[in-house]
Amino acid sequence: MLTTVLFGLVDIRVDDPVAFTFFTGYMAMLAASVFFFAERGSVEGKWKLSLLVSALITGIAAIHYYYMRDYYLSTGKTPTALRYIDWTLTVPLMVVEFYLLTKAAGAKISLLWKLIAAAVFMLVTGYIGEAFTDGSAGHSMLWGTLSTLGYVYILYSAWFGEVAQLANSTGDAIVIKGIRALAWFVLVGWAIYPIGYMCMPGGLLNIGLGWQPSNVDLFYNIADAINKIGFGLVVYGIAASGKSAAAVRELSPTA
Ligand SMILES: *C/C=C(C)/C=C/C=C(C)/C=C/C1=C(C)CCCC1(C)C
Repeated sequence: MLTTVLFGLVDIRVDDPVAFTFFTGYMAMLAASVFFFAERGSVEGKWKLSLLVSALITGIAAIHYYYMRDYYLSTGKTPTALRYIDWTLTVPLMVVEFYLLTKAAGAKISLLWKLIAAAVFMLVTGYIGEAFTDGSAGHSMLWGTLSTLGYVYILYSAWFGEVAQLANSTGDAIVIKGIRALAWFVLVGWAIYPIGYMCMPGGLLNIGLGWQPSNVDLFYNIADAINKIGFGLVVYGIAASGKSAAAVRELSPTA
């Protein structure tokens, strides 16, 4: 009864890991959002916007998880539309982080637009692949491959392209290390999504392994928690190391 009032829903079965990750995902995003928002006040001015963006990413995700959780529990289905609405807002905000961190090194607004275009391309093609599937391998592979092109563009930029070069040109060890950490998230953390995608009917991993369509959500929920909160923590790490440098300067003005 109390849980029904608090959470407005029925029950989570103990043998339903998907429901479990929807709940923990929601709570983790909410907590992370509050944390990043609160910490905004304690970092140097030039990092405040980056931290606000981190809070927005996890905050927007928390709201979508609230609805996705209910959708999944009441229908047992994958909340594809809600998922992609969430991503369409949060992935562009994640590439904004790349732009903000390299802006001091001269990143132009055109870089931001290129990254956003690649992200939107990746998500629109992925959405077509999932939402309009006829269950065939051909459909799944065609749209999955197209989507991967957008992903590879962002990955390349973060590791070797404009983003990486701008980061290196700052000569700032903290920024270089931070961008490299974000690039690792894009390489490893973001790679979990295509694995989830391939679990759906017609996907390469949906080949009689006994996997259900809801395995897609298991992968997506875990990946979201790792990537959205991880990205935010890296940005926070960069901002907070600026704070400790400032504290050292204050303590020893001659240093
Ligand atoms: C917070 C949400 C994030 C970081 C979402 C990232 C999503 C992706 C990197 C999705 C990539 C996909 C492919 C590379 C191919 C198959 C279709 C997608 C959309 C699952």
